[in-house]
Amino acid sequence: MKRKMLVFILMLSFLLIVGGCSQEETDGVSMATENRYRESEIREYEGARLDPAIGPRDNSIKGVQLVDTEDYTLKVTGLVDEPIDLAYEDVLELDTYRRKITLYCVEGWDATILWEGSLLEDIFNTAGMDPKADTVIFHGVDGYTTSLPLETIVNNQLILAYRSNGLELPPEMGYPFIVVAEDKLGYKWARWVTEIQLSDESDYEGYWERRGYSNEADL
Ligand SMILES: Nc1nc2c(c(=O)[nH]1)N[C@H]1C(S)=C(S)[C@@H](COP(=O)(O)O)O[C@H]1N2
Ligand SMILES: [Mo]
Repeated sequence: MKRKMLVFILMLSFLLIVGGCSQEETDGVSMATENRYRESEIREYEGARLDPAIGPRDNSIKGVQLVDTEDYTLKVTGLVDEPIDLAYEDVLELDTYRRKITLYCVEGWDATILWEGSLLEDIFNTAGMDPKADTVIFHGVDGYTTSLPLETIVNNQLILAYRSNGLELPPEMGYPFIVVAEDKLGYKWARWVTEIQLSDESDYEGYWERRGYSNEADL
């Protein structure tokens, strides 16, 4: 009797494990990944699979920030004709750009997401650029900073995104705004951006750059 029971339990466990594994993957997408997609999130673009906009982990310096756009402004400061405060809606009113771009973190993971946002250059132009500016420093609500050469932003038409995979940017990804720093490592992708500072400090070092990461941040 005892032995029969043991055999039964062993068979049952075996079936559960095998069954569990075959359920684990659909089209090479793990259940854990599958569960991270939000309802009605776009999962495919031009024949290629998109990753969920919400990542499996959070490595932000102070955790996920919750920004209320009712009392929020995006400041454009520094080497500009006139510093300005943009409301969330002001940024959304600029022309919309849509691009599928992959974010690569130094920790080894990556995420391919469909981004929609405004051209950073259009945002700078609302304040008017001082010709002396050659660097752009981004500030996040968590005190995070990082910078990019102005030339990189203009030549590559980099955007400040407010939508990912067809939905509003989630807090985890930087709501209201994330810098989509195409072809640059993840730490250049400032999230929860609250201030864009035009500067001539071309050797400025942001949070991770000061801690030894390359200022070029090339892939
Ligand atoms: N404001 C802010 N932006 C940030 C960070 C941060 O800590 N604070 N982390 C950066 C890093 S290192 C990466 S890889 C990307 C994605 O971060 P995640 O790994 O926490 O999703 O956001 C970047 N932007
Ligand atoms: Mo990162």
